[in-house]
Amino acid sequence: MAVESTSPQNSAENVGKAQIGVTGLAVMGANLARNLARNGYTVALHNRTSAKTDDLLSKHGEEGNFVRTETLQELVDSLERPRRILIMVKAGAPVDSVIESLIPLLDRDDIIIDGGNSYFKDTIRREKECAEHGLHFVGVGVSGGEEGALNGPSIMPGGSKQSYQSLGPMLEKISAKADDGAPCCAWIDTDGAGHFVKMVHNGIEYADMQVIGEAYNLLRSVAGLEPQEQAEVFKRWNTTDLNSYLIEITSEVLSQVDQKTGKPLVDVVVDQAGQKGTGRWTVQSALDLGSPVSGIAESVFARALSSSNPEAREQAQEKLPAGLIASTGVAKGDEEFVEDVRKALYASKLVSYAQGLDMLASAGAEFGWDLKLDTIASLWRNGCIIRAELLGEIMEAYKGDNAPVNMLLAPGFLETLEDLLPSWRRVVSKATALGVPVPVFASSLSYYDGLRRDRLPAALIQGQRDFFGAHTYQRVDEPGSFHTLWSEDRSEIQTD
Ligand code: NBP
Repeated sequence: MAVESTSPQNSAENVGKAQIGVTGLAVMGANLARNLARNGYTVALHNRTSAKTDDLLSKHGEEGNFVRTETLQELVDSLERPRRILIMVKAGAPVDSVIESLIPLLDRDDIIIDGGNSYFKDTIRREKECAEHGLHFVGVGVSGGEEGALNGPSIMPGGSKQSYQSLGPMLEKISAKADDGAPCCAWIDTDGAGHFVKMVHNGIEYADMQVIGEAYNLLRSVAGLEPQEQAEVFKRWNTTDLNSYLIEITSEVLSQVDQKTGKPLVDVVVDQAGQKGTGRWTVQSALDLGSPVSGIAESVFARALSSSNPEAREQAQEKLPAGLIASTGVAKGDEEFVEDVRKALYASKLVSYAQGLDMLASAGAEFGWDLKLDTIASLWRNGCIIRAELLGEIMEAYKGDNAPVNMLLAPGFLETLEDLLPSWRRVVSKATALGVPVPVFASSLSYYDGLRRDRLPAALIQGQRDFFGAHTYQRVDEPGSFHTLWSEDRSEIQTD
């Protein structure tokens, strides 16, 4: 392990010091540390249990310049100033514990970076606490899993603009690059903005995965396509406008044969989806913001339905009546149906992205962040789990002064939707008639129809609210708030 300085922070005291420290060397931290070292930075390493540090050094110590440290004090002492320390420990209490231990060891203007999946409100709180000690705290969303961390993740940094001047070049260098060569990393906005955007990324990811799951289920249950056959369908779909990392890996997973039984792997995996919480946070935050992310919410609930009460699922299979209004699917591999499913999948995916971006716009207004949706879409073009050809189109749609008020209203998407709609409606009808669950296909279509409807039943709801709670309503023909005297003579009064 050579220690060399290529310090941009050119002072004598920095000679021979590491440019960044990483504490928390499980899979993500280790791979980010290696990525930094491979990109020419000298990286100081620390892990609560030193064995992980030694393991990394023994396996990958030759990849670049690393400095081994055993204690946080050693880590701090090994760094050039102002120091940059990347925390990659388990999200939640461990992050607070590491910050608490670091604060007394650091000096004014040092930067603590949290690259884990932290809840954005924790990041806002931590930034305030660190600022009280003259420290910068930067919450950074990192997406791309372990492979991305090593070879180039999508990076969504929050924190102060000042800290980005010091950190930005480093993060941009280790990030993924889009096809046009642009780094998939840019300053999002202050405090928790980076973690918020990463959270919404994960919410979209949940929906993206669920709509693929719904397509798989329809191709299997309605069109009789076996996993191996579907692997080919998904491979083909990956050459269409659905082109994306998730479609690509779906084909890989479906082609996998279980080595123990010879069955398709997907048939021996228990059908209960797990979750680590970022999808749930997205929905909880959307509820607080009043943001209609119905597709994302359904995808979180679909995972919960699969796993929360196995006994209820078991009994329901036997006891709940099906009430089907169609008894047969389509002919095996029916090409028209397969194409309908592809289009329904793409339409539902568009809605999930539209909902996620709409939520970001609401959050920007609520938290005072200037979230640039074209920039955010550009960061997701590579390195992250939702990377997809579509992101380039979304980026273009939000560029310049004519950003749509909802992504679906961008001219390019209007044309696409025109083409997708008949298929989407056919698939949702067919699935419903045959009793195949399509929570995100269906709720996305309802969202779409709700958005385009000239009159919504919300008017009736306002009437009901006024009836039982005097909540008042607005009229279509006069400004102001009104209340009907329901329990008196039912005349109307103006309340303001
Ligand atoms: P984990 O989330 O599994 O955390 C393990 C690390 O946390 C180990 O280094 C462990 O040290 C350390 N740690 C714990 Br646990 N409690 C600690 C404490 N009280 N004080 C100090 N260190 C503590 O690691 P990961 O999967 O690499 O993920 C790191 C972060 O990145 C998480 O926030 C995760 O959500 C996020 N993330 C993960 C992925 C992914 O694909 N895995 C993708 C994107 C983001 P030890 O070795 O001494 O036990």
